[in-house]
Amino acid sequence: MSRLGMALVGPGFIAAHHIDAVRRLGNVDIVGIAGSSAESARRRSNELGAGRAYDSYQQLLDDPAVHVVHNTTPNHLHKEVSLAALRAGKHVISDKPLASSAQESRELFEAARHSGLAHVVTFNYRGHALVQQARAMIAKGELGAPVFVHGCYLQDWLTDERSYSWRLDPRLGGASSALGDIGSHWCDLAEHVTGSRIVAVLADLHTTVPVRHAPVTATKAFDTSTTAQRREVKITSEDLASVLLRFDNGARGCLVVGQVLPGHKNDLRLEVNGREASVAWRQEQPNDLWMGHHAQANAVITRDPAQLDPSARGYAHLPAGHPESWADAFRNLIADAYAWIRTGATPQSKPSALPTFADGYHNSLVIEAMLRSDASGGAWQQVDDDSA
Ligand code: SOE
Repeated sequence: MSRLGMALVGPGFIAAHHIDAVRRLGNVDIVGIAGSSAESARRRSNELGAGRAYDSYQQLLDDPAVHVVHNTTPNHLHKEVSLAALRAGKHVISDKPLASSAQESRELFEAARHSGLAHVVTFNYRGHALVQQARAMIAKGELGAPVFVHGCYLQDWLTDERSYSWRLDPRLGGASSALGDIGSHWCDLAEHVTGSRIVAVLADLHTTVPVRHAPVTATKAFDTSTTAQRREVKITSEDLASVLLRFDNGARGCLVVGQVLPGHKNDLRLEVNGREASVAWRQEQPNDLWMGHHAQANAVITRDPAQLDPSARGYAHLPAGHPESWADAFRNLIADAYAWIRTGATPQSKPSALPTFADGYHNSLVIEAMLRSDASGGAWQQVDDDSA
């Protein structure tokens, strides 16, 4: 299989980055796009130079030139589209969260696990070289036993009550908003870097902006226009969350998530404190990894391929001093996905940094435990993961 064909369903904000990442691989054909209508597919396909515009996603799935489906639809369509793609024998790369609920994620995981097809969730922050460096150092015991895992994922694009997203509508985004959209990334990253799993959570969720004046027409994430005609919308899902965590290796954790916090654009931070040393990584400065010591000087590891652990080196493409960032990490994840497909998509051939539907299902269970904890008035909730 020298050339593969990909097509994308759901041409919103993130679609351009999927197409761009695939284009950078050089050996995958961009076959086409399906959207909510033939017209939206045509418009986006012209904008992105993305091949054929399908009338529907079913028509896309019938096309034998398509081997891989990228599912970037809103959350409520993830299950329907990913399931149909797997049934049509296509490899699937799904946007996160895997589905609108843990039950739906479970159905997808069950359908994918024995399919012989690749099933990937875009927890793309795993694709940063220094994230892989931190993971390798922890796995080799260079920090000693991890005791505290903490950080945040803060944004401000929903601060203005006139900003709106389908993510805030439980029928489209699922029961959780900020946690599902970005808390999901942090939890996956913390687990991936530490090699341990979140087993219990205690969450306090809040809706800071309970009424929004939403544009009548659809908007994309990070849209700042304030001119459209408006309608009043009551918001029930969280835009702010504080969560305590327990990990299966005994480590404690703490996470803050918010999308209404002025000044924070895409501020994902993760710090792991071990008994011997600490590491901290920040998404907005991804070329530096802070190392903290108790009885020697602290240090900063820069993204210099020559200095990285062999397992992390493949995620750095430019020499030191030439920063790599969000789009490069996204490309790394997509490259791993296609490498998996080309090696038969077997459990053994999966690149170890690549997140699958098993990770997506587990992640949905973590987020649902947070919702349960808040609904219970602040009781600890176990994450009952039956995916093993
Ligand atoms: C919007 O909050 C968003 O685009 C998320 O949906 C992405 O997953 C995150 O990477 C950036 O912010």
